[in-house]
Amino acid sequence: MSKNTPIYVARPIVPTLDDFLFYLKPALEARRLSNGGPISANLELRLSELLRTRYVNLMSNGTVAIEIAAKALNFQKKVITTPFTFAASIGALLWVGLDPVLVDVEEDYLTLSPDAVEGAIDDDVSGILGVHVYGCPCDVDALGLISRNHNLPILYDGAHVFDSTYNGRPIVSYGDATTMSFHATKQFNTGEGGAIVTSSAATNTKISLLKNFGIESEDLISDVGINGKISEINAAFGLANLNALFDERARRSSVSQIYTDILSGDNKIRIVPQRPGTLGSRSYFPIRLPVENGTSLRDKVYLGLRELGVYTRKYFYPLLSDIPAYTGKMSQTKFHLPNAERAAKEVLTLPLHGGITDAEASYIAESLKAVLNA
Ligand code: T4K
Repeated sequence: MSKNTPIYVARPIVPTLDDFLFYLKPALEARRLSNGGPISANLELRLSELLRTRYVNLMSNGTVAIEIAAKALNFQKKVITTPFTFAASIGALLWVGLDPVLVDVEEDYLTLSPDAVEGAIDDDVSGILGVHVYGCPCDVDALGLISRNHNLPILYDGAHVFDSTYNGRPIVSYGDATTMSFHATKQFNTGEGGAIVTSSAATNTKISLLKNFGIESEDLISDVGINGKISEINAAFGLANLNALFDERARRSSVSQIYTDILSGDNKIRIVPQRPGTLGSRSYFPIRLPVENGTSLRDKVYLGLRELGVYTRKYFYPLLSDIPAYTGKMSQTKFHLPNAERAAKEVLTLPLHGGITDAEASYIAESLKAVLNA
């Protein structure tokens, strides 16, 4: 708990070397390293059981997953989405030539506002991309209704979700498809990796085609695809990491509880809530600190904690509607985003991972209050 032992916002779970080698050995022996081998097939099976979903299609990362899912759902021209997310969500849409329409988020949960989505629909809109930001589910019921009423496919970016549930159902099972990230910084990781989850056999078949260059057989290329495949090495790492997941989650809930207990008493601090009905571990612990008399208390705390070796992050600042490289490629740039703009100025995500002891969690929360009120 000093500058010599920095505490970062994330720390990957890693398997024991024995576990990793156990799952990796068959790949080395068979010299089968990629292109949909038995290890990735096994991980897909384990994940589809764990996530209670019909298809889990592994990807090389969560960004390519969005690109492929957008193609598989036949998104064209405009896609309504949120500016309050990581660069990957919007970057992926732009990368595949789509035109993101950025609308506001809900004041409390910071996920896509169904009213704002409804107001942005026009003839050029072909789909919706919601982001379950920080692991808080979007208003999937309201968005699902809009999607059905307007016949617009809905994709969820579930990079921050693993197996948590909303109203008893895995969050990743909502929508026409959900993308996941298994990057090192996520709750569950394969080093680099990701997945697309869907319950539609046709969509899953298309996804499999697109992630393998559009190659259907040795003699047939039936679509323009890309390389979205995970390697057997990453998949073996993932299988071994499933064994490490359960201890990690126990620590995360303990740390979250300590933060909640200590921070709830301070009326300048707002803990970003989870939507009621959500159960399971969070990937981030976001709080909000106001701008007071022109001073950003968020920035004050961010800098003050850094001095103590505690590295919080301003996820998600800057807001993606303020990035000229993005907005220059969008047809609609007259944004009305009061909730998202305010959130981007106020949010701070605290370290949340299995390497944080209870004593460290108390130290972080108490230091935060001390810096805030100094
Ligand atoms: N959609 C959403 C909503 C996302 O948030 C993301 C990714 C994606 C899509 C795309 O998924 P991927 O294509 O990445 O699978 C990190 C992650 O790289 C990124 O995956 C994540 N979201 C984003 C929220 O956070 P950075 O640039 O903040 O990472 P970095 O390198 O600063 O790491 C944060 C901290 O984690 C470091 O201070 C130390 C620690 N760390 C990091 C790595 C990589 C480790 O301890 N070990 C490690 O190996 O983006």
